[in-house]
Amino acid sequence: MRVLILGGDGYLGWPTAMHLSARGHEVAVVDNYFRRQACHALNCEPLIPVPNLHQRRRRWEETWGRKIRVDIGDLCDYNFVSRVFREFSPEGVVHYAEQPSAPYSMMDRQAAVFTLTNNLVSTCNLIHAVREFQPQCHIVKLGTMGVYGTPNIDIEEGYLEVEHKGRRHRFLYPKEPGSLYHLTKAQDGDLLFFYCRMWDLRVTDLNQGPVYGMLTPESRTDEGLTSFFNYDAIFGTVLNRFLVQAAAGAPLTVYGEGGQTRGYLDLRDTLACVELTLLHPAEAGQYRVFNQFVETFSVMDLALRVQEAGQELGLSAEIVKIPNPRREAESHYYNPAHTGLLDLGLTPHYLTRAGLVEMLQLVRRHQERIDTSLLMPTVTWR
Ligand code: USQ
Repeated sequence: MRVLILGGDGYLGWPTAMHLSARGHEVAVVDNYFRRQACHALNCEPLIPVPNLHQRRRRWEETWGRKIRVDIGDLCDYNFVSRVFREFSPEGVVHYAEQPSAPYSMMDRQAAVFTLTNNLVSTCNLIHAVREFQPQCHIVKLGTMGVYGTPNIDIEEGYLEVEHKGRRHRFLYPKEPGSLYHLTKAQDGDLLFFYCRMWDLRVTDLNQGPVYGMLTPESRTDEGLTSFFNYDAIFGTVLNRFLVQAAAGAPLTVYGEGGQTRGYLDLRDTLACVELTLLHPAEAGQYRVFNQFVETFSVMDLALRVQEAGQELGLSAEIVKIPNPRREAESHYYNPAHTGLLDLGLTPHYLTRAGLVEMLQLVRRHQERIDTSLLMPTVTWR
């Protein structure tokens, strides 16, 4: 399959490109290097230096003998998007090219406007390019479990059957996002749903939980091919941050009471979910939603697990509850459905002590690069 990956330089984009390329798909990646530039500007570099996309593509070709096409450009520029579509004619597009950080989106007005513009205009341009050049192309958009918030009822996969005054209707599941970033993911979902109804697009929205991990089979033997692993309070996700905090001998920063529960998954499962979704495309006119995670944990559960795994390596990680910089429920009901991807054949990697120990060992190999000034949160929601 010809697959175009938007946001191919990022934490998920590059490992997805290698995963699909290794399995014989023809892959092209697009990126505007937003994440690299934001990390330079905010002085929060990833744990392992990440060669640029052209360098990684060369390395990939040399070691795996497969080609990946690279285009550097901005998806908010329709001329650029049109050129890529005309030249590559994708059969599937994986859309990761959004500003992905909740704290970044809440930093200031400029970051808010950037997040809104980038995330919505890029999605709108993608929709128009698909209609103009490849109307049968399947769009796989990375959404987030955070669009649902933490309602006091079960979360379904995308839709909710509602009975009202004796009549029934199937609606998109109500959304209650907890950051501007998460709100843009609700909005881009609405945009895609709208155009599925108007133009018969084929779309799958993957509502993903926080991802952890760094290595995939393709990068295991070559650190020059690893993912963009951030551990700072803006771009790092919670479990990755706890691992780096433990390795650095710094406290594990549980925000508030630590009862915030989310659905987590291993980086390798993200890649498997995306491939399964591409291999089983949505129907024309269908806006399909999968909840993409494999198990739920509270933030405190995660901190305790990292603490325990650290003990095996002689680390004594302290857990501290710090005032929550976000506005979110710290103790709540959480029971989201997630059967769609399992039904397609996903075989999950669960979080184990051995897996945590392995990740800690990897982080410790790069310990001299940890900047401990990046470990405490700096952005507040209020
Ligand atoms: N948290 C802590 N301590 C920390 C960092 C985070 O307690 O040091 C807590 C947060 O308050 C939150 C939970 O951990 O309750 C998850 O935070 P996170 O930073 O790992 O995840 P989040 O900001 O929600 O965003 C991440 C990705 C985003 C993705 C989302 C999935 O950055 O792109 O969409 O996970 S989800 O959380 O399901 O919305």
